[in-house]
Amino acid sequence: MNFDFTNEQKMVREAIRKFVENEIAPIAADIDARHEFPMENIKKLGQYGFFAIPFSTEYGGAGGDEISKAIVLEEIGKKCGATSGISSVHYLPTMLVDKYGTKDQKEKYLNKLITAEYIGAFALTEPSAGSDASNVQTTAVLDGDEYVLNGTKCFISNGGVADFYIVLAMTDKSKGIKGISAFIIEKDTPGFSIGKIEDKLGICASATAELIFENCKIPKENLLGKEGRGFILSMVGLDSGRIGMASQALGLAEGAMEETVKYLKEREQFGKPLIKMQGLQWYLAEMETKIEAARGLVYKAAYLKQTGKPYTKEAAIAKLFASEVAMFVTHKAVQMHGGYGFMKEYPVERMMRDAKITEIYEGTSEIMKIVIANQITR
Ligand code: COS
Repeated sequence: MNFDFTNEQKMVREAIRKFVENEIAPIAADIDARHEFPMENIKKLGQYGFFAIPFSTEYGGAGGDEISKAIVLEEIGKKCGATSGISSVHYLPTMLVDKYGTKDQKEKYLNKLITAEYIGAFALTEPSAGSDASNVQTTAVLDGDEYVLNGTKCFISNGGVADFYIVLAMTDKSKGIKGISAFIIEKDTPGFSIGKIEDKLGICASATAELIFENCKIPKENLLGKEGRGFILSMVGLDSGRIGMASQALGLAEGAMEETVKYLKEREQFGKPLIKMQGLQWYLAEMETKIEAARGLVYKAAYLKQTGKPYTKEAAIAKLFASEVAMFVTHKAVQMHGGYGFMKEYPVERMMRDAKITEIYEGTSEIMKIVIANQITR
């Protein structure tokens, strides 16, 4: 058992901290207020190699490890929940191409995703297929050398800004979940359009959109993995994605904690700094204890993934716990800032709004409990 970070992980943390300090933190409040996607920063994260970390060197990856990837999302999350979420979402389709792509698909897309020349999205959710991921209604029918897709996806993170989508569609309804397949669809494909752009409570700088497929024809080579294996591919992708979302949540909690300690040291009431008040110190102790526990769970799930061990349960535990910690800590942070916590002038109200989605996307807390229970009881 070793709780130390490797030199590489320390270097990654130092590098991403600098990037966050110089590029992400200064615009976080502004892009939230303007609901502006941080395109330039996402491109830079790719160019500087942050999206390359966990991928093999063959297609431009850095051959790094999953804990380093978690560190990147955590550090970004400390200052900007939206940029962390966007980055986590981008990793998911990249990872699926790396794991399931043919040689041609990897050659065509992997480096572009790793460098963020292409931004990626993962499109599973539909109006009637949210938590029940098996109820996919979008269809894909093989017609000669092409699949023809029809249907609508909703709440797709990075939707509308992404260049590259992994889309789940039913190729054989009679087979249930074994009739779901995954497809690669590029943004300008005829028959594919962007519908409603969502207006959200938090992570306002991120893009969330409806995707519409109307007789959208794609070459049959765009099937990702085997026909009928799309559900399993999605579950594998979500297992990985959940570590990312847990890292984002951890970062949000840590960021809110830092802001709160800073504020309590500066603000004086009743003739002394708030940090001297024992009631508030007890809140801080409770927040720190939860953060420390979340940190352990996030790194453990990442470690299991890195070492090729099963991690479905641990990823769900990390997401369940870290997202609830993020909500708890950011909520307390707002409270401890008093009236100032409610004002946009301080970042904690944004952090609280951003934290909420971590309990919902890539599987709600209730679904995490189902995943954990399934792993225990099977
Ligand atoms: N890794 C690999 N395979 C998995 C898996 C995982 N993590 N989870 C399930 N599977 C496999 C099972 O082994 C089973 O395969 P076989 O039929 O070959 O045995 C198959 O998938 C079906 O599993 P299960 O019966 O558990 O599926 P359910 O329909 O009961 O779905 C949940 C289970 C609820 C866990 C699933 O629907 C889910 O994760 N839903 C949430 C989806 C989600 O996160 N939505 C958010 C939007 S996506 S951004």
